[in-house]
Amino acid sequence: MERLALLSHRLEEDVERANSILEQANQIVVLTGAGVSAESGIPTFRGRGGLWRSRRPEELATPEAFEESPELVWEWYQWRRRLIAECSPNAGHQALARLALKKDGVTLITQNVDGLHSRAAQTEAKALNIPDAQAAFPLEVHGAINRDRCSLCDRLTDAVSHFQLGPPQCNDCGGPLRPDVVWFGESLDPIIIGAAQEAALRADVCLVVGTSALVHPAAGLPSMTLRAGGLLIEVNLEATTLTNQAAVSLQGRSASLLPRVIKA
Ligand code: BJW
Ligand code: ZN
Repeated sequence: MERLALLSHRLEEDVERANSILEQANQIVVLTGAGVSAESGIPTFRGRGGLWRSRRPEELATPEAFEESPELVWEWYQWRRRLIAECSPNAGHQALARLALKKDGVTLITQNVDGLHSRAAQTEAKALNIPDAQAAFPLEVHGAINRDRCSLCDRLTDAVSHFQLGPPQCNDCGGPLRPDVVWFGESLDPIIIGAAQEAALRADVCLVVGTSALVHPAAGLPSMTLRAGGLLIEVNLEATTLTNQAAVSLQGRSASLLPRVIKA
């Protein structure tokens, strides 16, 4: 019992420390991963619940898998689109949106493709009477699941929700449509990852939330802030490769910790 009280006192102190570091910072970069959306009901990629029909994401999120079995890969994405459509942003997304809307110099970067940060940005901007939610829209370094892209001509379209005869095709050139996300072995959009890297380099603080920090180049962003002399704050259920480098490491659920770390 005493040990539990001590631990919770320590967590409270760490929350306070993280809060004061963020309040004093001029430039903040926030990097989020699947853990932020986990409490909205969207499964993470690795660890418990990260599998789909006993397949690992590494087997499905590749151009090779799409070439070999487009039906299977599309089935996975359609399943995820349906799941995401039923989910809402949680208190973690909302706290981050408020931070970006109310404080200058905040850049949100997400590896998530679910669009929940943007949805939170819109509702929080409305609640705060801020006409433009732009400041809280994240740089989506791995794309957006609700957009389709033609594999041949790169034409972008809104997601097709119902397939009639097999995988969908481009209306312009007939090429195979795919979700507009970044698979393993594919390059990230140079403008988006470039903007993310610039923000990481000029940040006083990088707040890393709910990512295993294993997938590059996004996983390298916190180290860029550190090497440039900035600090790291981590929020995660578990320890990661970044934990030892963090000025403050908060172990727990992002939806409960973020609103406490971001008080204003
Ligand atoms: C909670 C929580 C709660 C849970 N509260 N926390 C350098 C070194 C080694 C390899 C490479 C390298 N550079 C490039 C590579 C190759 C590769 C790579 O990184 N491989 C590594 C895995 C080894 N990278 C690429 O291929 C990238 N392309 C590229 O670099 O192009 C140039 C190039 C090509 C070829 C060779 C070399 C260079 C592209 C990567 C694209 C990743 N795409 C995916 C799928 C997106 C589409 C989709 O969603 O379908 O992106 S994979 C998947 O992983 C997805 C995620 O965005 C990404 C990261 O996952 P994330 O968010 O960290 O989730 P999890 O599940 O791993 O972790 C969840 C965390 O949350 C855990 O820590 C939990 O504890 C925590 N958590 N609940 C708080 N409630
Ligand atoms: Zn096309």
